[in-house]
Amino acid sequence: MPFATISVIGLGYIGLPTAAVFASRKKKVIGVDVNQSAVDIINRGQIHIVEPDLDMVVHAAVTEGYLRATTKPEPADAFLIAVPTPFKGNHEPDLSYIESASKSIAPVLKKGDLVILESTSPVGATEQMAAWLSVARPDLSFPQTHGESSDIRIAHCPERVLPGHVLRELVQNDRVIGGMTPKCSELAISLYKIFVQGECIVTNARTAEMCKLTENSFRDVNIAFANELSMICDKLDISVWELIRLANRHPRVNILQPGPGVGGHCIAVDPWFIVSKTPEQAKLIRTAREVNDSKPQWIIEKVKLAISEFLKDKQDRTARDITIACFGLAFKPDIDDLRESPALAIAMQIAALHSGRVFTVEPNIEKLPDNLVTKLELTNIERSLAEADIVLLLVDHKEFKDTPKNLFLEKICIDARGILS
Ligand code: SAJ
Repeated sequence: MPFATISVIGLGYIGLPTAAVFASRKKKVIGVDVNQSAVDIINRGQIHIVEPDLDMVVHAAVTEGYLRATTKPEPADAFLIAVPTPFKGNHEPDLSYIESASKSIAPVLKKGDLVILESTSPVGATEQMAAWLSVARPDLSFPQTHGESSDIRIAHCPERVLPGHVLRELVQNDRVIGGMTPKCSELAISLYKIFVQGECIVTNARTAEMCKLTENSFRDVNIAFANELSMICDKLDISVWELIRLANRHPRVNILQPGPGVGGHCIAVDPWFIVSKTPEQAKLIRTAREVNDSKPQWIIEKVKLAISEFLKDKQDRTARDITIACFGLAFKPDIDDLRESPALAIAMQIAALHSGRVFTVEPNIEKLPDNLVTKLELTNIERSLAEADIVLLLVDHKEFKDTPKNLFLEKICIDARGILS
């Protein structure tokens, strides 16, 4: 049987759901992660990340014996590498996780195995991975030197799933399959067809790498356009939300929504992989990143202005008497993920600069992570609206959209998401 055993290296937001979905199709799956505590949690049938319904799928996969996690790679017929690819201080991609993942699987590789890189990667990373593998295993042949007759097949098949909808999108989305040779692609398709209902479209590894970077850069550039419009409209005393609604009535215009900045681990990172390879050419992509990265500071300046105007109006009060409430901490609506969140960064900065009380409201979490409890005070919508003088709407969670607008409008309100328009 092809792919009797599948190994997924990296059991994070992409690797764990992928491993669980293969296991749900009754494949024997070995999940590998360097984090012992994640491995232990998974082997108890639980999960260490937040993703709707994933707990049930992992629990079933582990209790039925199809999924097992370990810290040390074991032999398998296919290896999927889904490790982080962050950037370094200078926005250069950091491939060290891919390097150590490939070096860790190299000793257990055997003739006929398929190795897939799923991590979002700069162009050339798959070839680099193949080179690391071939140095570690000179007894095996690889596509870069032996083409279609190689012992090991290699492909890049970038993940494209939306956090919060991972289990559905894993199955339904089309996949771009970038084999190092046509046979590598063919084998990769037969692996993904175990659960993918979308189309698997073949290209080469470099195009597949660039395709993923292009998708996220496209979104980043379009969000930057919306964010730039919001700053232009503010100067011109025009509601950007109304403007976008009107412009989007044009059959060929579809502007995205401004916000407090771009968060998450993908859209704010991946465009830099294009910029770092082709800095001379990637002018628009770099500028979009800069526009989106500047948006949190723009919001902070609005808050400072609101404080000074409040004090001008109420001369008997000082900054210490002003209570500010930040509505939303997550990086996007209706999730509890605080990582790389512009809303959280803004709330932290306000807490640092403001001498009065700063409330935060985040309906998707019950308590703040330990490193934030001394810095921020988490409370509810009612108390914040009762006690705050200045209100910031940073995330368009459904709970905020369901709150009567007049309760916000009674305050000095900075609406970064257009909830009140
Ligand atoms: N955002 C706006 N305005 C918008 C849309 C989004 O400000 O109109 C902000 C969000 O608030 C958030 C950030 O952008 O802070 C990113 O959110 P997102 O929903 O656009 O994307 P992610 O990061 O959750 O997931 C993206 C997806 N890529 C695309 O839609 C092209 C997903 O399909 C990818 O798999 C994922 O990146 C990834 O892992 O690369």
